[in-house]
Amino acid sequence: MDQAPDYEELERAALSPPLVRHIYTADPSAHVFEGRIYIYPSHDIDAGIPFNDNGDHFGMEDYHVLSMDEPFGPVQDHGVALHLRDIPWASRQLWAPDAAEKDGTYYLFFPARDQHGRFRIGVATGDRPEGPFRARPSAIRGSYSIDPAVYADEDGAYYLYFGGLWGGQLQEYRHNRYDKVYAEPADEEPALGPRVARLTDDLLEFAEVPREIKLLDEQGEVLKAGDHDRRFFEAAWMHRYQGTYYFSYSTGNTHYICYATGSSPYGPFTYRGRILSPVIGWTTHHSICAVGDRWYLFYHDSVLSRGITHLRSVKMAEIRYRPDGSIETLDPYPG
Ligand code: FUB
Repeated sequence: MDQAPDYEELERAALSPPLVRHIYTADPSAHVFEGRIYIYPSHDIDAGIPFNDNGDHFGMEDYHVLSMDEPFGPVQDHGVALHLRDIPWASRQLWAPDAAEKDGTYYLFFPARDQHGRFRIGVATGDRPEGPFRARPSAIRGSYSIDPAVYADEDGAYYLYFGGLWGGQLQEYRHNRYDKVYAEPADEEPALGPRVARLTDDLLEFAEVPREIKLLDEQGEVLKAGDHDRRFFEAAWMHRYQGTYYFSYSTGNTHYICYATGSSPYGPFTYRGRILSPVIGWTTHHSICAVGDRWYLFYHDSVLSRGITHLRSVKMAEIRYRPDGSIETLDPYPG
């Protein structure tokens, strides 16, 4: 029989303590706005729903924004920035959000189930990085699935990456069309890719039909659906380092944060390796953010809740690039 983990030992061995302990937070998307680090996490609660593969136990109802002056500095919780009751189109499950700034307005992008139980992606706007945010009356037209990540490219274009398997419903879409008959492809078939669409100038809608991103192996073949150690599952993130686009993501049921690189925000991206080994808890989800000339990984685990998979805590650690642009793999519990 498996032994229960020694959580005190894991706390001691952890790469990072929880950034906050007074609430549970997960899926951290970090950005530097106005010279301060802002973190946009999910706000985990115990909604009293039993665990299932559909993720129904992740019953989150609002967002809090966290911020800090400098890496590893004291963290401020700015309180409720947006609540489910103030989102006209949404019915439940405020999952992993992200944020962007343009011309002094702040945009919170978030997934939620609509009135029919389908995940869509919404936008809410505000005047301050910490909110409050006011939700648009409808979700982004043509949006679906979960885990929006917005990337502001150096040429002024903004791209929204999204998608997630299983509870995130990505397997029920082909060519941006939903059908309950669709399922995950067979093991030897190409894996489903994450999606990307450029945003309109006002950042409120898709400026184009979402495209499926190709994640390639070292032979230039699309990763196979059965390649669970490397294929995309959820938690898309984009950053650019020394002119190269880095697409990073979670492999879900194998619990890795991996990355793939390319020369265009649309991909294709070639698999390069792992950024983070599995954490305590089923899910793993991250963001990568430069602060000055150093780079940081924001991630979460379930050590503080003693392994309760939907009660997570956001954490951070510095990441290091090798001269060839590859990223050193982090062990979340190096001891
Ligand atoms: O927080 C709910 C879901 O768990 C997120 O949307 C996924 O990325 C996973 O972290």
